[in-house]
Amino acid sequence: MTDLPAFFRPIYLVSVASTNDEVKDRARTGAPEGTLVVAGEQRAGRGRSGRQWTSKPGNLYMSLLLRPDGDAGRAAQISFLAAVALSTAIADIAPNLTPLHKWPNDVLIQGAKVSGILLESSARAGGAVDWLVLGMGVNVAHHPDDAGQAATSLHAHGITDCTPHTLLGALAPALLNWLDRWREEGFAPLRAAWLARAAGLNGPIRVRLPREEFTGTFRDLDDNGSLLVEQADGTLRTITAGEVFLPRN
Ligand code: BT5
Repeated sequence: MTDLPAFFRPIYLVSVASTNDEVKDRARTGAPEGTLVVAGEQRAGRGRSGRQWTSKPGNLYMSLLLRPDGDAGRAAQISFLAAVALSTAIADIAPNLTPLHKWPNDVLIQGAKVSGILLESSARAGGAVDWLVLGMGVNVAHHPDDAGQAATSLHAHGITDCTPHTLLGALAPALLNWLDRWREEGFAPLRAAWLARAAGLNGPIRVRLPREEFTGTFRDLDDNGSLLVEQADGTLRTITAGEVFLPRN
């Protein structure tokens, strides 16, 4: 199997319901940070808010157990960390591709979703995070055509010699590198790296909130990872949660 840095404690499984559930079960019974479940397929892969993640064999499905210091707000920065590590790994494997980040948790190639990131965590009394599961799905060999939004895979872009394991071999060190840096230096370098590959920066964006939808200009990320959108009247609006839509180009 793939040679990973010592931090990772990989468990390879052929088929699971969801790698996040596998790691959550282990987290609750005291598994150490670095526990990593990689599965060949998922029978019930999940996105955010109960959405489905198409999980047929051939793609990367993995979940990593982390026990970060601080509260859930700080831990949410790990979704940016995962996106930056993945785009770095893809650009290493395929220098001709330009993977971009879409707020809050997607990686896109030519405007189509190649990856999804799902964080789930549990806090102790007082708010400190007990465990956090970082789930990542990356379309290596194939992607759904009926996802309801544009999807793509690495093979669709000609990177046909890439397998889930070669991708993991590039992704794991990138994750570890950014985890170390985030612990030592905080969010600032991560924010800068995320913005350097942000899709649609300074362009039009549509934001869907539970009770409202509006359009504006995507200007920035704030110090916590919230999205800053300039509205028609010139004021900046801070978006902490919601769906965003970018024009496809
Ligand atoms: C996500 O949710 O993008 C997070 C997906 C996380 C999946 C990983 S796989 C390993 C770990 N174990 C799990 O059970 N989950 C994690 P969200 O932003 O809610 O996007 C979900 C939407 O993406 C769906 O409603 C579809 O529109 C689309 N979609 C579903 N499967 C896709 C795929 N394979 N590729 C691209 N888009 C997909």
